[in-house]
Amino acid sequence: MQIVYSADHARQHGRGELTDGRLMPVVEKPARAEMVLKRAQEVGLGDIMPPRDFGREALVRIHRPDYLAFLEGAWAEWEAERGGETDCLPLIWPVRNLRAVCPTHIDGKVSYYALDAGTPITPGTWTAARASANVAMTAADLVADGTRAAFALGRPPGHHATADQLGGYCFLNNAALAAQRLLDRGAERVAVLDVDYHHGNGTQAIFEDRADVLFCSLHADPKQEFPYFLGHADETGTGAGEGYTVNAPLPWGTTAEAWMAALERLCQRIESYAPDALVVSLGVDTYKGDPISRFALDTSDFPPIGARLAKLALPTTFVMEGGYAVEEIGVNAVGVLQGFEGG
Ligand code: OKP
Ligand code: ZN
Repeated sequence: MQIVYSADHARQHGRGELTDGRLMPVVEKPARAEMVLKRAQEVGLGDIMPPRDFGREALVRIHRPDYLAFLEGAWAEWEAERGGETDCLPLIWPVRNLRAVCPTHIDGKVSYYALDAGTPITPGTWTAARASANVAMTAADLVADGTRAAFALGRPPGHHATADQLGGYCFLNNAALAAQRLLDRGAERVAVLDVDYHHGNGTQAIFEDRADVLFCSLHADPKQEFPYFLGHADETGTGAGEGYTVNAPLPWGTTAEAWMAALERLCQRIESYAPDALVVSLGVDTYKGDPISRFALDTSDFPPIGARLAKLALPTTFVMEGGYAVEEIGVNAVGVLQGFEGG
């Protein structure tokens, strides 16, 4: 399998995320991608190539120009105000009873453009986020060119990022950009299957009113788990997109057996949609040892996931999302891809 990778991911290394009432070390850290790369090399998964730069034109296919301008300039504005000793984090949101009018001060702006306080903007965020997006779009291009499958080994992840909001360690929606790239290269319909432990609220919001992208996700029930405010089973799409969003929320403690049964249902929906290509938001935080998650999949459960996806017989772009058990992330993520190749 073709692998796309850029060392620029390491430019995103936040100092702190607000979690459990404390400012804690960020779990979404550079070692994650390095462990996956190391494992891919160990098992000879495939050739590794750098991304191509698709530029701003590609990003505005999914993201709002004002949001991109904010992301590009946020660190400089924060540094001018705060001296650069701390990461840029939000603290107030335009929630119920407030007005979502974008302020001019960086403190207000970061709150307007963020959905949580766990996603630090750092000196390298803009560079790293663009590299991750370019990695995903390069992988999609390989698939559009006729490669059976490609793996976008990028970070920061993307599935929580909307057209105009960052959050959940995500800045640019890599999977959405990959899906859009496949459409722009000639696909008529693309399915996005999100197997990360967390609901891909950003991807859903981006495509909810469209029928040319089927969004399917299995994830921890938002009643119990981040991102809390999207991902329920009754969200089925809006307008022209009605019927093209499918959510399978699962309770804490979900085992491989129940998880695979849910995957089977989603795979059957993808089969009935008959897409031209598949994008997989590949998170392996469903692993029982994941430090922030509460599903019970074991390392041996990951290859069968890939094997089931291979049976869809679709040109497939895998886009790396979450997974925070750093010692095991390589074996688990690469395990899915090995299962795909063998299946
Ligand atoms: C990103 B991805 C835990 C805080 C959780 C957000 C989790 C984002 C997950 N105490 N913060 O979907 O893996
Ligand atoms: Zn996740």
